[in-house]
Amino acid sequence: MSLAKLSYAERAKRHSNASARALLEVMERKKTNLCVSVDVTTKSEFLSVVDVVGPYICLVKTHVDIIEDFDHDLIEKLRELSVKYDFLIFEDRKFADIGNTVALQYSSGVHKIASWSHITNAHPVPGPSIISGLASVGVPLGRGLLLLAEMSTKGSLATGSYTEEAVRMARANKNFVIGFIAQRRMDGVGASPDESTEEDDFLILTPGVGLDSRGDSMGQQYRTPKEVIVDSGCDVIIVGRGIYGKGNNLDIQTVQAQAERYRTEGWNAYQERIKGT
Ligand code: 5BU
Repeated sequence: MSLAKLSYAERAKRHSNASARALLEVMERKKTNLCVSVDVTTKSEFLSVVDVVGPYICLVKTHVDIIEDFDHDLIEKLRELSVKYDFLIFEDRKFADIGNTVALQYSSGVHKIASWSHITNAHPVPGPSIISGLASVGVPLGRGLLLLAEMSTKGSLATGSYTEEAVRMARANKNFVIGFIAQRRMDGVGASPDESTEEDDFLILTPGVGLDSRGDSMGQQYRTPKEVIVDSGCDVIIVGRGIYGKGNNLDIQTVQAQAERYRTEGWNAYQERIKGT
């Protein structure tokens, strides 16, 4: 049986990585597979969005380098909100350099990502050394890494043998790589015919999710939660502008209503998936 048919709770019990387990547990506890991507440029907007979407999400995805007035007070407040509302934090850093450099980028600098972000991600383009570099910092802290096996954008080069190689790199590093940013389940991808991959439980976190639009003017492509969770077997929907909107004026009531809407759509799709035969 594909692990996609198991409940998040059952998968949590079987998982060996602490951050993957924590994410699956919070998804089950709060009945949500919604991750909100909070791509706003000020601390105050960031914190008001997180404060209002908190009850509906399992994960907050950040791009801390776009916040103009970033400081560690923001991280303290984000941590407080993550405890108050029970969610995890994912810095979408997309590391892509040699092992030594990514270890420094992950641990140090202004942002000190490893100290607060449960999950981060990396491009497989440099090869396996990017995983060992990041693992030297992340494993002792119980963190998890996602590899970018595919992207949501038009014309993405992360396809075919590149995606297969990403999955092989993950299989060789299961102590730290907990899954993929991808558009579909990766069961058996890139495996040799005699290789058993049935027990691999890689989480699939999927951006490019929208209910009211099929894309933007800069190459983004959207699919619905049902397409992502039921048809493609992904685990977490990542939604940004579909929830916090496009303009400069945040309408907090709309943000809340949209978070609730995406949470319901995502959870219903998951239930349909695990009940289906
Ligand atoms: P949107 O507003 O829902 O389009 O935002 C999507 C977010 O997901 C945004 O932060 C991107 O950086 C991120 N993203 C993506 O859209 N597509 C990808 O393939 C990857 C990340 Br990887």
